[in-house]
Amino acid sequence: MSRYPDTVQFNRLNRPIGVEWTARNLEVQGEIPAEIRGAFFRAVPDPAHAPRDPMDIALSGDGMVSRFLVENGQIDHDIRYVRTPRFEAERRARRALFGKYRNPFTDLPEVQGMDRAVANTTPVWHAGRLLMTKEDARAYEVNPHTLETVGRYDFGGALRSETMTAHVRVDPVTGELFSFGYEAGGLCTDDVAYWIADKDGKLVSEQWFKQPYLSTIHDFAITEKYAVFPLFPTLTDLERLKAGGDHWQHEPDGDSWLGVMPRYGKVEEMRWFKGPKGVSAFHFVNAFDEGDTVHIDICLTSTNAFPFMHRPDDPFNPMTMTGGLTRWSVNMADPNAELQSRVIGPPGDLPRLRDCDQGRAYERFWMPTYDPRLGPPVSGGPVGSCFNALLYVDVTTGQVLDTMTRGPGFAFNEPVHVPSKQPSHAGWILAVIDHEIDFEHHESELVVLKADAISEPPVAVVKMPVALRPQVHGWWVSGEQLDQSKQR
Ligand code: V55
Ligand code: FE
Repeated sequence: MSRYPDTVQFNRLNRPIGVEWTARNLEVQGEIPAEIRGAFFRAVPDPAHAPRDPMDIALSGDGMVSRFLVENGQIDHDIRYVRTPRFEAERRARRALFGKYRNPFTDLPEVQGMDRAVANTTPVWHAGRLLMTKEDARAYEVNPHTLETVGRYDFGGALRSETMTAHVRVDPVTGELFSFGYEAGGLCTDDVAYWIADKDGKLVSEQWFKQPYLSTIHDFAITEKYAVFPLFPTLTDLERLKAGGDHWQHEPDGDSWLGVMPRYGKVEEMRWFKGPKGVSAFHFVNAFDEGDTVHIDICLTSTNAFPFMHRPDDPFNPMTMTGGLTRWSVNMADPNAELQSRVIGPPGDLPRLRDCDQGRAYERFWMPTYDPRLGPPVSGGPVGSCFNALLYVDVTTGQVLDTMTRGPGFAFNEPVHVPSKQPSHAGWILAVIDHEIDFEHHESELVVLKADAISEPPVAVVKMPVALRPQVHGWWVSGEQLDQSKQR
């Protein structure tokens, strides 16, 4: 019997593993192209202790940083816990001390006021630093070479925001980091901090604005001219938290909003546009300018896709949820502009773009999806239900150009794109695929695919000697970037 609750958040694919391990020269079936050199970092939540709340969720799991290091066709893997104060305190106590997801009122007295960060969402790379992020707290810096935790990161003491998103945007031309934090002034505050760090990682601006309600702002986007903040009516409430309730509840009749401001401008220039009611999204593929019009491409669903973010009187129903890649557009030259919304592509989430397309007009991207024709989804991952296919999508036509599937029992994690050194080559896709053998056993493999031919057999498959827990997000860091960070 597992000491963890027998719920989808802790059983089957989500069974905690908690093993820190290192493997060198993993066996490669096929051949890893010689030009692929660098590190694929992944954020993997893995609760080190059985939760005090039997209804706890995967989003609360202690963050592990997983790293595939690739060079000369050879591959190593390492996975380590991020040494947050929370992880260290619970490790000393040999049990959970913190309570529910994002509800500090449920924590034991001995950890009241301690940083609740679990650093489990995205390994962000900027200016030679690796930051393990979680949107309710500041990031934790991890040494990318040793995977040792350096400590809580505040941009050299410059950052005021108490939180940092897991979804930053890096401009491919200027190298600047665009970032934000919501509940920036503390739990259940409506403050949002928006900041820019230059290519060397120096914080050059931080401004705060108020959001129209207390929503979860998971992602944002930039264009060459604008910073773009879509908001959805999944809200928090301090009184509910004090009563021991959940952080998030989706409001099916609530408005969505799009905030747009010049990316180098003042937050006072933010314009808010009303969007459709009741919809939800966590991830945006990209945003870009077309003349004076700003477009943002959203993995939109008709309701919040996390079953535990619903009101008791409006329970999650996967049968009635719809979704699709949706483009929101506003003409910033029109003082009376209204938001235009249209579906331009298939449903799915965890989209991945070429880094060089960030904030620019783009054509193609990769995205996991769930295809019901392949059978019921594997239970697991943060949502509780996994993707079973990977799509290569053309946003100019809405066409799915190619699809990779592995059949029933396989679960797809978010991929990364690795550019090729040859300009005409589409590059490579790396992704971890988890396989459920039976409810008690699973195995994981890393696949290397040709980015524009993902349905072809992988050019390389690396079977993991130890199963991996489902990841949240990942980040590819090139060998050159790693080398430069050694000299820092
Ligand atoms: C998400 C993930 C989180 C979280 C809130 O992808 C939202 C959505 C892994 O943590 O805390
Ligand atoms: Fe995310």
